[in-house]
Formats: sequence, C-alpha cells, structure tokens
Amino acid sequence: MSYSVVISGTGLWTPEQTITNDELVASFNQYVERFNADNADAIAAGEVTALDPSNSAFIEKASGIKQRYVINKSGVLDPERLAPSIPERADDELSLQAEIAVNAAKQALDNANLTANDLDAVLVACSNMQRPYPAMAVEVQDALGMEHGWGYDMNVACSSATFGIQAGVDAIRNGSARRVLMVNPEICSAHLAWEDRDCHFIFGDVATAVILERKEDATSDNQWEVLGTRLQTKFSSNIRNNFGFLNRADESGVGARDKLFRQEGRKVFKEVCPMVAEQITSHLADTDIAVDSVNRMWLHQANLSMNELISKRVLGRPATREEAPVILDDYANTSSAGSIIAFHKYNGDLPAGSHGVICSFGAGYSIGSVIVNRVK
Ligand code: CO8
Repeated sequence: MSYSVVISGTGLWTPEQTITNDELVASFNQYVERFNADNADAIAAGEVTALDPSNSAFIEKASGIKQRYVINKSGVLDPERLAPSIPERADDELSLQAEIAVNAAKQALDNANLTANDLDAVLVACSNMQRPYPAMAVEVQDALGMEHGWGYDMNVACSSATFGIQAGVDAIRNGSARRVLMVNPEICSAHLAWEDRDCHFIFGDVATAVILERKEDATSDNQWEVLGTRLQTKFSSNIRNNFGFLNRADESGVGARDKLFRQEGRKVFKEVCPMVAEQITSHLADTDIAVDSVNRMWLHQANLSMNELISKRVLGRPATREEAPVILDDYANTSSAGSIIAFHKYNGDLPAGSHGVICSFGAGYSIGSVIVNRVK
C-alpha cells in the first residue's frame, strides 16, 4: 500500500536583526581601508595584493539582494571581526541551531493542526550542522517533547529541503512514518567569509519547517498534495567548503580561506540554470502536468537573474512576480530555506486545484523539484 502525501503546514522563523547592503558595505570598506593601510609597504613592494572596496549598487544589480537577516549583527559589522559573535552554550542547554529549528517547527505544527507527539520523524536538512553528533534532529525531537519516533540529519547544501521532502514523502508512502517534520535551520552567517567581497553579500540566517503527512490523516485547511519529487546531483567543486573534522590533521590548512564558503559564481550561474530548467520541464512532462497549468514556482533564492532565466526557460516567456515569487531581496540566499520561505509566504492565495513546483539548486551540484497540487 502506498499512501498519498500532503504538505499540511509550514513554518518560518526569521532573526530580528537585519543588515542592509549599505550597512554591510560601510563596514566592509572600513575593513578594506584598514587592511590596505596596515599593509601599505607590502602592497607597494608587490608582496600583498591591495583589497578592492565593495559597492551596494553592484550587489543589488548582480544578485537582487537588498538586505539579509542575521542572528548577530554587531559581530558581522565589526570591521575587526567580520564574523557573528555567538557564545557557545553548555551541553545541557538547547543548541542555537536546534532552538531556531524548534521555532519554525512549532509554527508548522500549529498550521497543520498537530502537536509534536503526532509526529513520527524529524529530518534536519540544511547546509551546515552545528556539530556532528548527537544529530541535531534528535535534539529537535527531544526539545519538541516527542516521546517516540526517530530523527536524522541530512546535508545537500542549498537543495537540502527538497531532498528532505523526498525522504519524508518516501517514508510516509512506504509506511515507515505517518507524519514527518522536515526542518531547515540555516545559520549561513557563521560559514560565510564576510571579508571576501565576491561573496560577503550573499547569505542570511533563517529557519523553515515543513510538515508532511498522509492525505487521509490531514486536517489542515491548507493542503498541497505531493504529486512527485525528482532529485539530481552532478559533482562540481565550483561551490565548496572544506571545513571538516580532518582539518586538524594538517595544521597548514587550519583557518585557510577554503574552510568557509567559496564559489565560482559565474560558472555556477551558467552551468546550473540550464540543468534546473531542464529538470523542471521534464519533471512536469513526466507527471503529466502541462506547463501552462503551473500557477507558481517557488524557486531557490540565490540570485534574481538566475530565477528569471530559469522561469523564462520553463514557461517560454518571462514569469510574473506572482508566478515566481522573490524573497531574496529581503532574506538574501538562505541556502536550503529559500524555496520554502517563498512557498510559506506565497501559497495561501492560490485556490484548490492550483499546481506549483518547489525547486532548489546549489552546491554538489544538487537539484530537487517537488510538484504539488492544492487539494484544500
Ligand atoms: N562589490 C563590487 N564589485 C564586486 C563585488 C562587490 N561586492 N564582488 C565582486 N565584484 C567585482 C568582481 O571582482 C568582478 O570584477 P572584474 O570584472 O574586474 O573581475 C566584477 O565585480 C564581476 O564579478 P562576478 O563575475 O563575480 O559577478 P557576477 O555578475 O557573476 O555576480 C554573483 C556574482 C552574484 C555571485 C553571481 O555570479 C551569482 O549569484 N551566481 C550564482 C551563484 C549561486 O547560485 N550559487 C549557489 C550558492 S549557494 C550553495 O549551494 C551553497 C550553500 C552553502 C551555504 C553556505 C553559507 C555560507
């Protein structure tokens, strides 16, 4: 017996603090001035390369990003630090990442008319885990007060949420869980190189959550049936972060630039857009959904031009903001959470019978698409 599965609730936790492009650029440029002054002799001797300033107009034009939410603004904007200041917590305190996951999860449970003990499973799916073990998902399960069930962590970078949805859907379809919480606590600010102008503007922090359950069990007044999921990976080092447990085994690399996010943004743009458009198009065709019956695409939120290009290729014409909502102007790239923020904020207005595609793409490369139909 295979069960039909619905998304019956979503949740969004947004940090209180924001950083506008102007604020970001002002602190970055202070850092650049200091660096160049401190290294003036070495720069003059050709031993050190002078740093170039950043620019708000460039950031908005190249990416569409206007601001980002962060857990700690003061540390990021301190030109002497350029990293969030987040005190460590004791082992008997709730971890920060579990805390933000729980915040989003509670909202998703409320929206699905459920309580934590209705869940069988928790998947924490995101780009970076606060620690290797115990799994974040097991801590979230405990913090929510679940008295049974299981959880595990999974990481497919920006595509973690769609891969997590497929894992949850598969578990429900084959009967190993009846209800699954899939949650994306993204603390991107802590693994971003804020001192690198090529990427310092890209990311923000957030947490999103999705409840998946059998269609026959769902009582929410907002239900989207999952008609199909499709995943694709293709190895590339164009987006990479080498931070890991082996770093201490070679002292020469400790703290080096490759231990934080880095990318060849232009190559990513060129290589990933056609793959994503092709995947959405073929996934819709194989699910017997005509392109002109797709009411909305909740795309990964990395870059506005990328989304415009992808949606244009899929639809054969430019998409309207209603058809392909944009949240990256406000949130920046929040890795796996981006498409789920878009879905959370922009699905309630569509009537029953509407079709949509949730689609993520990013490091790996990894691409995930989820075709949904509003049933209630
Ligand atoms: N201010 C002024 N000038 C700048 C700045 C800046 N801040 N940054 C770069 N420039 C300069 C460059 O040096 C370059 O100068 P020149 O022409 O003299 O060499 C010029 O501007 C153009 O630079 P780019 O070619 O890099 O500019 P692009 O138009 O390509 O825009 C983008 C850069 C916005 C990064 C764009 O390429 C992009 O968005 N690409 C897609 C990237 C993408 O989607 N990546 C997915 C990453 S997310 C993921 O999967 C990983 C998840 C892990 C989470 C990690 C959290 C930290």
